Amino acid sequence: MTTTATYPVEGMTCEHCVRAVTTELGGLPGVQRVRVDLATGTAEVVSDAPLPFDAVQAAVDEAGYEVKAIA
Ligand code: 9UX
Repeated sequence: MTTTATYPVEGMTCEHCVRAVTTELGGLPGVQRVRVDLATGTAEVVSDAPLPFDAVQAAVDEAGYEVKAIA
């Protein structure tokens, strides 16, 4: 059983941004897969269980970007 959630990520403008966000989100406990879309400014995260939103926000903040709310 997995959970998929999509988050809007603000501030990403190049593939290096995408890489940074992907790496940080991928390091969260239980995360199985991360797919960041630069064109739409979203991050799709597949995880074992629903992720605490504050943990997702913290990870994206750590990468240098911002999650506003769940899309
Ligand atoms: Mo690319 Mo993103 O040079 O903050 S890493 S714009």
